[in-house]
Amino acid sequence: ARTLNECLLLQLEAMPETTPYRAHAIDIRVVRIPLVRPFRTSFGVESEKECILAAVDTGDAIGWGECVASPVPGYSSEFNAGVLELLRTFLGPALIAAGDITSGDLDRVFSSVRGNPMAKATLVNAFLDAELRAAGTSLAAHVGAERERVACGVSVGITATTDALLEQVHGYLAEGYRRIKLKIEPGLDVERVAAVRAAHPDILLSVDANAAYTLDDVDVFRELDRSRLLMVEQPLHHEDIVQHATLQARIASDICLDESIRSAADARAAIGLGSCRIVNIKQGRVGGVPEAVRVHDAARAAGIPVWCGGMLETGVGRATNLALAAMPGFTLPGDTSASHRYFMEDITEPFVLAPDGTMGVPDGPGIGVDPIPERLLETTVHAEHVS
Ligand code: OSB
Ligand code: MG
Repeated sequence: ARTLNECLLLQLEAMPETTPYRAHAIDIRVVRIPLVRPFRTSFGVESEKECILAAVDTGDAIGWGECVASPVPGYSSEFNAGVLELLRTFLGPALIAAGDITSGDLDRVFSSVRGNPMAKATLVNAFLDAELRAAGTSLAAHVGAERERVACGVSVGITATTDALLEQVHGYLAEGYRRIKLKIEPGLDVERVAAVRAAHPDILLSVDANAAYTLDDVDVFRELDRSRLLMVEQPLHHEDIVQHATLQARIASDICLDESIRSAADARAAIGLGSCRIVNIKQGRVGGVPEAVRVHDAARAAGIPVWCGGMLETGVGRATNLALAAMPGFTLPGDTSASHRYFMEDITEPFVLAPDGTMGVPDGPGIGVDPIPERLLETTVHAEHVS
């Protein structure tokens, strides 16, 4: 016979992990913050961060989600005006109409909208944050984080000159960043990367092409192999996994896929085809934290290292990313840089890099940080409400 204590413990284990909550109201806002320096990639230049933030009110807590889309559909097909329309017309009303649910129900709640993972992630993450805040559980604990601090890298935009690039790299290394990623595009690749490698023979160095090349460029990647790169991120078309498998077989460096991985199913397909040996996980690109955990699990089961990508997030998205980056399969430094690498002033308390190149993972309930009310007021350029 069981003791009373054993019975109570068994009952507790049988309880659903979370209590259902109803989203009563959703605040959607567009915020704009100047970047400390323009960020140039092969698909464009950004000198200002503009993103959508959602706050979901369940009555018991308010949860925050940040959308990783930008004003222009240059990285993927999603963009802020489109996301706003989806949140206003389909996703927001669907969440309100769903009634009492848990975060595990959200795939079903949003299933009438195909694709659009960035838009969905905004509400998925906000609802999950509210749920975790009400339960007093940190997002890090929820996803099974195993570290209190994570190793950080930095992504360096395309510069006007090689000297400017060397200067920026030098500055970031002096701050302690543990991996340097250089943005490249055709014509601004082999020589630039070789110059950085020559100046820093022992650092972890990678490149990110943001889909700017084709299979005709295989010789460029063979040249890049000589710079002993940690990885080559998204060299080919933003939705391809077939040609990447061909390229991976022809070069020495490990290919890492970013844009092409929009779900755990994509990750399994890419890994199965041999299209990459590393996966960049951006929770906002794959539809939010729960799908990002599934990408992590799929990669880990296949022995593929993952790392946490970034989309120049404010403190809200950064806190979300840091929780994921503390999971066991995240074995490479992420694009989880300090607030001041992006902004003079963040909308949360700033995230700071320690001299050893690590950053602390928030451990408060939910994402563990709140936007500062005055900063929200200063940065909001548009706000609306769904209820
Ligand atoms: O491809 O990883 C990318 C920023 C915006 C869009 C795409 C990318 C990036 C970065 C910056 O590389 C990562 C960061 O520091 O947030
Ligand atoms: Mg990338």
